[in-house]
Parts: sequence; structure tokens; C-alpha cells
Amino acid sequence: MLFYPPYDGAPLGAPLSLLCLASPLLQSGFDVKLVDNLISPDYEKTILREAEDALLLGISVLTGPHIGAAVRVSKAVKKLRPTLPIVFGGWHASLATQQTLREPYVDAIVRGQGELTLLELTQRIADELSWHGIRGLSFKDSDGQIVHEPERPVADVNTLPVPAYHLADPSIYAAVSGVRQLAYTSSVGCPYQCNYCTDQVFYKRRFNAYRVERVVSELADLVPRYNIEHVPFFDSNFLVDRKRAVAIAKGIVESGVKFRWDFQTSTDFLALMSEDEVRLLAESGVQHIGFGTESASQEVLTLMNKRFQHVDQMVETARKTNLAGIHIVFNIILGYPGETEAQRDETFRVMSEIAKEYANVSFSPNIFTPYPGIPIWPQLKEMGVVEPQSLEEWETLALGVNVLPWLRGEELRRLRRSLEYFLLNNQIRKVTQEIPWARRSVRRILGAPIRWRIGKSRYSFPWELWLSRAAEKVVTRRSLLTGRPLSERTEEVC
Ligand code: B12
Ligand code: SF4
Repeated sequence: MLFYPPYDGAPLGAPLSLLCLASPLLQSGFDVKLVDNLISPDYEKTILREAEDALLLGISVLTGPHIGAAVRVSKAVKKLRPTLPIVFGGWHASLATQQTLREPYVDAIVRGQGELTLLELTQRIADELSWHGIRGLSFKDSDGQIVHEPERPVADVNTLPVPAYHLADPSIYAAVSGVRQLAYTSSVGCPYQCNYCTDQVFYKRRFNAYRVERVVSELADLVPRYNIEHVPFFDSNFLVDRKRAVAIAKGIVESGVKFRWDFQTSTDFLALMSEDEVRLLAESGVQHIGFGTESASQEVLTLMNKRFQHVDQMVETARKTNLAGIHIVFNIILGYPGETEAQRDETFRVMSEIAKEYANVSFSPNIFTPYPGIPIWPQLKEMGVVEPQSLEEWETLALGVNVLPWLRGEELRRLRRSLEYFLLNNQIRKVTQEIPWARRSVRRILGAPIRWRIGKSRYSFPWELWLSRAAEKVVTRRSLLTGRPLSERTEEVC
């Protein structure tokens, strides 16, 4: 039995991790029961019922809200059937293994890529054999001692079977999310080593990708079979191999299968593509791309070990995707250790300039969040960040909105104010683009002074914010402009 706990975020279809894990188990003759909170709101009852005759319970765990249900369910199962092995896997368990395994209700952890390790463990459990020697496994032995077996080399993804999509009916998920979605991953791993990212820990900087033919034929088969509208790609950095990416887009067009798809990547790769190649992505169904741009200050990018990325590539990315009609989101990390206020203001200024020029750009700003296993932990500890010491403490980590020792009081207040202006500026731009008659007057009254403030970093007496808050109420009440409220409140962002 495999369990995907409730998470924080929009539904993205069936949990791909569990479908990948299920496939080799099914091929080897095991029955697999998937329990996903999205479609089984009474997941705890289901798990307790199924626990009666299960061979093991596997739980996928990300840092944050996932942990709460994982802990609750594990404790309940241990009480009911103390001998049933409970196995954690996924990013949090793999990156905080020792700490997670100390919990009395966790018997084993599958570290990293899970398909082969879980299969081997399941076979050993079925045959009542010792768990010693299973590569990639950490577990408690019969004396309760924690044993870490050596790492399992990451398998070439082309050797792994097609995820068990048939176990998760997309129409049941569509009832929850409103869209017939199929999560897909065409590669794992990214060659870069950003200091705040753990991809390098998991996948050792190797871009490990399905061959083009596999991607195209799987999608050409799955999309019509399940009547899929949208395929979010979960690759860490989809455009690492641009030739492959272009061939995939071409293959999708030639297959005649129509669906929307999107992916995440870095701007250096997209900037190197030709305008025609980016148009081909759009023609094949790409409507949105997410970029981990994080900062527009070259010094901060260097601190993040993102020397591969430059501001001109962000501009070029915005230009080419705009030409192709693809919407893009630039993620921004605020408060990165070592970032000065001037550098942060530079990010707001440059990003605002880009957005002014290219209407297809939106932003997703987050306060820096230290996840387990990220390479800069030693520096963070020196700067006063206290690392959570238990699963429960990691559960309550304020994802993307936490307070950092070096970013408090007056400086945090100023950050919030600049962020509020930055978001407001972009919302005004978007709203006025959609409603031509509002363009000139709204831009004159609000746009120009806001752009001046962002350019000069002057945020005192924020009359535009007061006005916009009042206007927002009017807009929302009348549904006059877009039909949506003007903005998310900044307080919810940071
Ligand atoms: C999709 C995704 C999500 C989706 C997942 C929803 C869904 N329906 O699948 C959602 C929206 C939940 C999400 C949220 C977040 N995510 Co996210 N997400 C991803 C992403 C892009 C893909 C994950 C995926 O499905 N990959 C494909 C599957 C096949 O791989 P997998 O999940 O890793 O599973 C394999 C192994 O991990 C292992 N495994 C996994 N589970 C289990 C369970 C068992 C029992 C076993 C044996 C093995 C095992 O075996 C699997 C097969 O090899 C990854 C980046 C990446 N490239 O992987 C980031 C990533 C996992 N997310 C990350 C982050 C930071 C977050 C957020 C914290 C962001 C935020 N600020 O809110 C939140 C946390 C949410 C929460 N706790 O509630 C980080 C990791 C953080 C961490 N320490 O857990 C990643 C690695 C991105 C990054 N490079 O930093 N995310
Ligand atoms: S480019 Fe993205 S996936 Fe690659 S190391 Fe940096 S943050 Fe991680």
C-alpha cells in the first residue's frame, strides 16, 4: 500500500511518484493499493482497513504539510498492526534520513530514486529475508540500530517501466481539479548546483532523460486514451538538452495529438533557442513555462552559485516567449543570505522593466526557505538559522514566507512594502492591458508614480497602495474589470 499525503498547492493529477513506484511492483506480481488524499478524503480509514493484510505501507514525504498526515497515519497504523513495516520515501525522507528514521513509527527509508530499492525491499519482506545489503535503504535492524546501506546508483530512466497510469483514473482527479491532467516526467536531474537546491544531492548533476521516441509515443498513447487536456512536466530542468526538447515538440506536432503542456527550466537554455524553436514549443501545446530566475542582481546570482544565469538571458527569454505567445513565470527568492537591500531593489527594478516590456511575464516571489539537505546549511547555521530537529518541526516550516534572522524589523517591513508595490505595478499593467479604455488614465494616475518609486526605492506615504486597496473593493464588487480581484494580498506572500 502506497500513500500520498495531503499537500499545499493546486491539484496536479495523480501523484507521479506512486505511479512510478507501483509499476515494477505490479510487473513482479505484487498487488498495489494507492491511497491519495485528493480522491480519498477519508484516507486514514482506508489505510487502517487495508493495513490488515498489507505487506508494507510506503509513504511519500515532502518537507512541509505532507509530514502531518504521514505522521498521524503512521502512528495509527503502528498501533493497529505494530509488525507492518512502514517505509518512508521521497525528498524529505531522503534528505533528512537519520532524523526521520529516529521516529519510532518509521521502520525504513528508501533514499533517492525509489523504484528498484522498493521492489527489492518488498521482495525481501515477502520472502521473510533480512534487509541488510539493499542499496539505497536505511532501516532499523532487529536491535533497533539504524543501518544505512550504501547508495544505489541512479538508474537510467529509460530502463524503468512506464508508470502505472492505469491505477489512477484521470476523470476522478478531474472532478477535484476541474481539468483532465496527467503528470509526466521526461527526465530527472539538472547539471547545475544552485546552493539552495537539492537536485544535485538526489540525482548527482546527471541529466537522465527518456529518449525522444519514448516521450512522444507515451504521450500519443496516454493523451487520447485518458482524454487528457493538460500535461504538467515535472522535469527539474526540461531544456538541458535543447535538441531533445525541440524533437519532442516536433514529435508531438507530427503525432497530431492535441493537449496543453508546460515545464520548468532555466533562462540560459531558453535564451539559446531560436525564435522558431520557441514557436514550435507553442505550436506543440506549451502555454506556460516556469523559470527559477530568483534574482536580477548578478552578485546575488553568484552567491546562489547561479553564475550560469544572466539578466540579458531573462530579457531574451521574455522576448522570445512573448513572440511565441507563451506565458512565463519568474520565481524570485527574496532575503537570500548575503543579499543586500540595494541588490533586492535592483531585482525589483529590473524585473519591473522586463514586465513593462513583455506582457507575458508574471512573478512568484518567496522569502528564502532553508529546506533539509541544501548545500548552504553550514553558512546558514553561522548566520543563526536553527535547523528543525524533528519531523514535526519540519512540518510547520513556513514555506516561502518564513522569517530569517537577518531579515527582521524595519528591513522586513521595507521589503514587504517594495514587494507590495512590485506586485501592484504588475497587476495594473495586466489589468490595463486587458481593458484598453482604462489604460491611459489608470497608468497616469497610478503607473507612473509606482514605477518612479520602484526605480528610486522610495516607499514612504504609500497613497497608491491605499487607493488601490479601495479600488480593489470596487472592482471586486462590480466585477467590472477582469472579474478577478486585482491582487493577492502581499501579507499572504511574505
Ligand atoms: C510536482 C512537484 C510538487 C507537487 C507534487 C504534487 C503531485 N501531484 O505530484 C506539489 C505541488 C505538491 C509540490 C509542492 C512542494 N514542493 Co515540490 N516538486 C515537485 C517536482 C517538480 C516533481 C516531483 C515529482 O513528482 N517528480 C517525479 C517523481 C517520479 O519523482 P519523486 O516525486 O521524486 O519520486 C521518486 C523518489 O523521490 C522516490 N519516492 C518518492 N516518494 C516515495 C515513497 C516511497 C514509499 C518510496 C519507497 C520512494 C519514494 O521514488 C520516486 C520514484 O523514483 C519536484 C522536483 C523534481 N524534479 O522532482 C519538486 C520538489 C520535490 N518540491 C520541492 C519543494 C521545495 C516543494 C514545496 C516545499 C514548495 C513550496 N514552497 O511550497 C512544496 C511542499 C508541499 C507540501 N509539503 O505540502 C523540492 C523538494 C523539497 C523537499 N525537501 O521536500 C523539489 C525537489 C524541488 C527542488 N528542486 O527544490 N511539489
Ligand atoms: S537550475 Fe534549478 S533544478 Fe538546477 S540546480 Fe538550479 S535550482 Fe536546482
